[in-house]
Amino acid sequence: MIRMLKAMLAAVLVTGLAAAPAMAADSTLKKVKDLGKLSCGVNTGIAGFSAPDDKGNWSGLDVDVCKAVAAAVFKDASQVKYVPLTAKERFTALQSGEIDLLSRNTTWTMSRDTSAGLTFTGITYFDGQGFMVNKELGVKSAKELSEASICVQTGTTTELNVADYFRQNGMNYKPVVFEKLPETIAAYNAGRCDVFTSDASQLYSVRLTLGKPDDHIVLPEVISKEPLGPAVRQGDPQWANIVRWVFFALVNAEELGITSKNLDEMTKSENPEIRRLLGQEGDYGVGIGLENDWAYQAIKAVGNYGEMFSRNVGAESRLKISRGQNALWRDGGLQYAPPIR
Ligand SMILES: N[C@@H](CCC(=O)N[C@@H](CS)C(=O)NCC(=O)O)C(=O)O
Repeated sequence: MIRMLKAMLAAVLVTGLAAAPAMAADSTLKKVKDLGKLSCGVNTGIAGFSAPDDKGNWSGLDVDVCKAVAAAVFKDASQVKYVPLTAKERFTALQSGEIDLLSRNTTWTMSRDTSAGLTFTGITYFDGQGFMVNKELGVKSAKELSEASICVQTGTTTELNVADYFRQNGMNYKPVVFEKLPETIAAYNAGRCDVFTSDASQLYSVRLTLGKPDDHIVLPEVISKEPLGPAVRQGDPQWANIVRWVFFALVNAEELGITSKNLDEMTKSENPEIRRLLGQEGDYGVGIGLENDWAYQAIKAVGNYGEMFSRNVGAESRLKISRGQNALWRDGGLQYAPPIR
């Protein structure tokens, strides 16, 4: 025993790294590999984040996270089973094992990260809650919404924030609560409530689905912090690390100027940071149970974070959301990924 410990210690001293823990028999990675597909919980349909086209092909920022993880594991981004989930269903689906990754505009909060049994792995979109109203109401600020009826989806942080906001401002409101998004939108469209509230990004996307989008405005107040990101079940640090580092790899790729287009050229780069990220140097896949081209495969599948953002919700998309807080830290935003070394 002592001899074994000494040998392990020697290995650590030589390499500077402890050997990667062997993959537990019931690990999520093994389950996903045995199944041959990543079961990924997504939104039922919000343009830009996750939505199917008429042929059933899913796209969006959240969908790209599923694709990037599948590419890192299988070298094939198409090996994803998309499971559309309402806000209410999403955590049970993860806890029961129906899905292995939740990538569905989900806010990282303390109770979800602790008692709800989830582990959040990062922030793929910095958001905040807002209000949308019909211009006809003539309202210019959320402070004028006293006594308004507000359409909101159940099982969301949205429902709680709106209660906090009105209480804090000494105003009353009438919640009109639905479980499904289409019925929430239909109620707002039909004038059954004065206000639609959700994360601001989702308001822009919902507005596009309304009869006359230009008849509606998003009020200037942002009433909460909604750090949206992927989550996994608690208790499998290897799987959490895979999802965490796949996203960090996409952010680091943007910082290093690696795109889906120049990726192959970049594998010849002399820059040690690029060489490590793309698996040309070091053994960074080993620590998370993947091959050393894990990040290369993820970037090849969805591009770097900036490409993902632009294609799905930014300049190249219908939503045209500016990078704002989602710009890289060096450009004045909040997106920052620890280094691969
Ligand atoms: N980020 C908030 C809200 C997320 C949320 O579920 N928003 C609704 C309203 S836009 C939604 O995405 N609905 C789509 C669906 O049910 O599939 C949370 O994590 O609770």
